[in-house]
Amino acid sequence: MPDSKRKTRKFYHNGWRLSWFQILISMKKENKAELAIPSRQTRIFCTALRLLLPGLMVLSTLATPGFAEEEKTHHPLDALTTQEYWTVHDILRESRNWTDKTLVASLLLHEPPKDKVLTWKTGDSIPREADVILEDQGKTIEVRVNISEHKLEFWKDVSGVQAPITQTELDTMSDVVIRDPRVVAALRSRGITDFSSVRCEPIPLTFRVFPEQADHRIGYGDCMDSHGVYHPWGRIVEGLYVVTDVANQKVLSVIDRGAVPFPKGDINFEEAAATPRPGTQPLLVTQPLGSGYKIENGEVVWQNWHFRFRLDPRVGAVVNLVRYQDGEKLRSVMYEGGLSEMYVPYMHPDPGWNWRAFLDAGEFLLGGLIKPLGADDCPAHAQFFAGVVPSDRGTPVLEPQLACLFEHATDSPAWRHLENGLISARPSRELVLRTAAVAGNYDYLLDWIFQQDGTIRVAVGATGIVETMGVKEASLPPMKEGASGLANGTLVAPNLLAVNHDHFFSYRLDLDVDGPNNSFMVDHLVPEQISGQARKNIWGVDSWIAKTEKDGIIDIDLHRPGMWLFVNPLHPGSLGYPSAYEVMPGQVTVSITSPDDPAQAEGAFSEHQMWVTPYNPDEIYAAGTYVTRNKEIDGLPIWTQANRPIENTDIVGWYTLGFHHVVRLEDWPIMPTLWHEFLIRPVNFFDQNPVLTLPHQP
Ligand SMILES: [Cu+2]
Repeated sequence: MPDSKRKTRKFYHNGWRLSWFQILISMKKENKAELAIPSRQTRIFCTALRLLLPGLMVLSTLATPGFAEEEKTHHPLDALTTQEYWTVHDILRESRNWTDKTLVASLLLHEPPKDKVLTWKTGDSIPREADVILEDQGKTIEVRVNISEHKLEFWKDVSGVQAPITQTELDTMSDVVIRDPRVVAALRSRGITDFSSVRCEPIPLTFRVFPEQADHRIGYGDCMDSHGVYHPWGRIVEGLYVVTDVANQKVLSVIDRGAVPFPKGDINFEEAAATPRPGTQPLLVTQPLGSGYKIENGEVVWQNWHFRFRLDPRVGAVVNLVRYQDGEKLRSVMYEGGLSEMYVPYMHPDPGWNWRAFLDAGEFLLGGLIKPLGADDCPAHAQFFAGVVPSDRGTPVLEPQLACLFEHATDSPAWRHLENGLISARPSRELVLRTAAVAGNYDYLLDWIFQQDGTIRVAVGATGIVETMGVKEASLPPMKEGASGLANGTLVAPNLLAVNHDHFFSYRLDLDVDGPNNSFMVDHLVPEQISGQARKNIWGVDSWIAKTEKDGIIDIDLHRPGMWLFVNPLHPGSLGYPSAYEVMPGQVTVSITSPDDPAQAEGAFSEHQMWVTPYNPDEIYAAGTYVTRNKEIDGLPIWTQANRPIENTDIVGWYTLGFHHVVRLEDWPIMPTLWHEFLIRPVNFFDQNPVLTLPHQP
């Protein structure tokens, strides 16, 4: 987050040319020390001011040096800054092992040990290290760079795994594929002669499909032709597949299973509604006195919440040091929380399709999983944050608007009651930290929402374009003829089948409720037989504490309900209950494909809604650091086999948010945003309702 400060004096943003003066004014007005890009409201205000008071421009020149200050790291968990990227880049280049062909597949902050972070104080030196994964002509290399001491900690080859695929590899491989005579012939046989609109993308295979994967960095994929439209999704050249060696830039084989009619349905969603829907009247939210939060040295302070966040190129927003001001005490809730992996397996038996199972966070970084937000993604009063991501050569790339932060009126009361004709109530609001992940065709909005009552809501909004295959059917065959060819998807346009699939997201939640040592407790509701009363059966609460990891693997069972609690057994409240935070599922799904399915084995974290592990700084990604592997699987199912103790120690919860997706016609040509969420909410953490003190409508 702190890297959002920039020296840039002028830049363009959504068609607005913003001067440093406008930015300066917005910073002063909104009291946002870390501001990267001012809100739309502010821009309007500033533009008006600039038109009305040109004389102020002269005065503002004097203020320039004050704005153009150096970017700075405030805290050990902050994102890597531009200067730190360059330090890493230079150290890599100085290594005798670096070649002109070495690609940086991943470059991430290496967090200092947790105990050091927790005892770190402002003014202490800030330890800074980076973990780098290099791809060098089929070789995977791990490097750790000590930025603070300007030295390599290690440089080592890793066998049996593959680095995430890079943009360079995708781009160059597409060009190689299109020039292959077999591909040229296959495209021509389908009537495609203008290759300028054809793109052939080899995609990494997360599980073994071809024997060549044992020794090669294999990309397998198809071609799309966007002739006549402005994006390629829904324009697949079906029946043509290429197996490529991405590291050596070679086409190994071309599989042509015969042409199917090229789908030509309307996909230009941006042009679909030439006339905006009438009756959509202005609905403005303004904060004339500025936002209600502050950011001080990278820490967000809003209502009673204190937290930091960084924009991580692999998993997006990582929220950390989440604490709640409870009277005089600043109480720990979560050390760190973030997305750890996504798993999207497709469900079609066709040989050109059944290999499609994506682990999007780990298999391609492509300049970062999260991509910029637009003006319609966040409200007008939102504050945007830039982030720095690595290029394929390890140089820093500044991405504007990678996150936004805004207060949001829920338009619902925090609590209310009607008594004797008197309505008592208080309005509520939330603070939303939003990013957007884009994985090829799909877009996800990823929200961390802080509520006034001490609850954190984590939400995923799925939108974008569903993935489609070309089919011979132009309409749904009559049932009597058998619809077997369409059982695995929905015909969204003639000759275009949107294939059934799942979406699973694993969130890593390092909850530290009133300190690192916690236990995982389940309050099960169990039937209780009673006699001699009007009732025969009621339910009671049976609490038990998970001793080891196997106890902490939990699924929703509607017939055996329970609450999943991270408790601090040594921190009882005034009535004796241990302080706790509950991870409360929303609508849930588990994978129903069998564990011996090779794709499912890679995304096996999706088999359970909750896993609990002891804290281990090397266990960050639910499917392992490398999701493209030649041998064993990795991640939660492997780590938990050790069945380590998890009682009264530093523990981490892993929550799986997921849904099956049988595509509807309403999901085409672009999908209305579908939200799923879960809560992290206090249970006996406070002694009473923490929002009694809310004011009436300000
Ligand atoms: Cu979907």
